[in-house]
Amino acid sequence: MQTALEQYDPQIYELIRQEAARESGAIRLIPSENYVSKAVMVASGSCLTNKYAEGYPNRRYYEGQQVTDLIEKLAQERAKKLFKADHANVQPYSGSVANMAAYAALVDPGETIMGMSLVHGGHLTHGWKVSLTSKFFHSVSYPLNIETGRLDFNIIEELAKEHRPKVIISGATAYPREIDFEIFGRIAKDVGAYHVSDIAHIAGLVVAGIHKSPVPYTDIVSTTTHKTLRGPRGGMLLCKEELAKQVDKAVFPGLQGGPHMHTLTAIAVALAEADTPEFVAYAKQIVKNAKALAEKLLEYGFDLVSGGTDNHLILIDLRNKGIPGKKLAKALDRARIVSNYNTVPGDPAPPFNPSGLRIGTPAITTRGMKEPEAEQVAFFINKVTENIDNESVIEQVGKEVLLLCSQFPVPDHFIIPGKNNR
Ligand code: DSN
Repeated sequence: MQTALEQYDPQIYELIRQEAARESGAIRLIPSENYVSKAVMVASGSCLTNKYAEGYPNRRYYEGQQVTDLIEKLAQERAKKLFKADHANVQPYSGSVANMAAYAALVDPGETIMGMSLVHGGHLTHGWKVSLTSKFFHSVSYPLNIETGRLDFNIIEELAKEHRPKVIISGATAYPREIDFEIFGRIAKDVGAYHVSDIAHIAGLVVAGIHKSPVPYTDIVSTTTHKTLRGPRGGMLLCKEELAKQVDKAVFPGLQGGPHMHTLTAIAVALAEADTPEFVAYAKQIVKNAKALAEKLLEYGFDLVSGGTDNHLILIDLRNKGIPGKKLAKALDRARIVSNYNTVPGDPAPPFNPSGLRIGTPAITTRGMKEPEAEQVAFFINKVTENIDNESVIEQVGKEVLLLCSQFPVPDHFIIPGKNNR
């Protein structure tokens, strides 16, 4: 396959090779990224990309669904078993579409939804002002408690009583602490709202039993299938049986046409992988690594939002270091450490040049790194921070990072035959 690509499109082949080399030779700390298994990669690049399958198993608008129906049913069954849910829709193209479909299933245009403010850690699609979710629906955002960096259920309850939203969204994209979905469910019930949980970031921790599942307390659970779940880039919705029809109709024909069957097939594979003791051990190690990294960063004098982490991610407030998030993220990138700059709760700076840095451990854990390596990563981050304008130190850190990476190789399929891409 790779030979064919090299032969027919050497330019793209070369760019893929460069990306494989980049991913292999860097410490990737973006908490929403990971390395998928070879099995997921193979399913993702399979002939299922050739097939249109509008509709659902046994109810399609195109013929030739002898195999696709079996694959989709398998993916649904695996998702239901893993998340202990009545119903699963495995078709959403991504988390954004999954969220939009969840709202569309429950809310009419113009009605109110309420989610975490983007600048406090919520996702764009939780009703942020530039997202269509705030244009189709009336959106109210809840903040975190600025002092603690944590969810404050008094604030959330007060806002819910004042605005009477039709949907309350729990879940986040940059929140380092465990979320109490039960309280969210109770508040939603009290104000007559539906409760939608977006567990895109923590899905792997939920299936491993490390974080409490929102399924019993939520009307619809939305997730991506990559991040800590370590599948291909896709989305998924889980719900009780009574909402199944509404959810399915919202995804197709409400928002999407034909599902991307190659992705859906790879999701099925990832769900099987996640249903193993090895995956549980992996997910536990993600959190252990994040805690070790956080502890060491605290020792180096970094200010962490909420003072630490319960999950796979850490949000560093860089204001005490006097370095903007973007400047540090770019310097770290030059040292082969890949992160993303991020707002912190109460950030006076704008989202495109914020005061924080978001990092996480799913990808380094897949490489087999453990607590000592997580501490070494903290050492590298501190070294770059202390030498932010010293390119020769940054270059030296980059060499040390490369050495560490060579000791923890990425999954085999990243190696393109005949090419040294390490
Ligand atoms: N962009 C994803 C993240 O990095 O958290 C969320 O969609």
